[in-house]
Amino acid sequence: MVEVVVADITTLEVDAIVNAANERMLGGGGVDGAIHAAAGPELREACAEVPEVEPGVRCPTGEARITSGFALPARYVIHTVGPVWRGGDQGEPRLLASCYRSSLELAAAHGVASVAFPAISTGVFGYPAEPAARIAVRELRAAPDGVERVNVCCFDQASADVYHRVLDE
Ligand code: AR6
Repeated sequence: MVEVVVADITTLEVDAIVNAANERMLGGGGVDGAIHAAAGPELREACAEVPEVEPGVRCPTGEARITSGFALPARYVIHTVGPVWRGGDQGEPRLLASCYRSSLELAAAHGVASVAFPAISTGVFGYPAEPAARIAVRELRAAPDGVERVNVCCFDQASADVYHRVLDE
């Protein structure tokens, strides 16, 4: 069951929260900055230990990596890297879907029963909210067995309204 909540994702008491990170995985703005600030400096250290797959890339776009949540209420942070919106014909829908799917697979592999996702790619990376929500809902509804509670965490009511619309379609 996919539920929409309006909250700061760093406050949620779930097994795992998902971070909309970048390929370096060493922090940034938006939800990434908020998660690093709330988790404390150990999160950055744990991220730095994630092996690079090529120089400057710890998590390629569309993939996910997991760390502890440190000072967060959540036990884990699942870091995923959404696509930068370049008009929609550069593989963005496939890559965004892959973020949700990879994150859910990691969650299941770590025994995560409850997980909260932000609206990946819809901030700094510029993905339009409604098509992004449609992809999110499609992938989250197909969550693997064991991942029982899936929350979409919106920072404001306007983005929650988008999800409610898409869920009602
Ligand atoms: N809780 C929940 N949602 C939030 C929070 C929060 N505390 N803060 C922001 N959002 P963005 P992206 C929402 O820009 O587009 C970073 O610099 C926000 O309103 O955080 O994937 C990374 O390092 C928006 O709906 O992520 C990357 O370089 C959503 O989270 C880049 O930004 C995603 O916005 C990733 O860009």
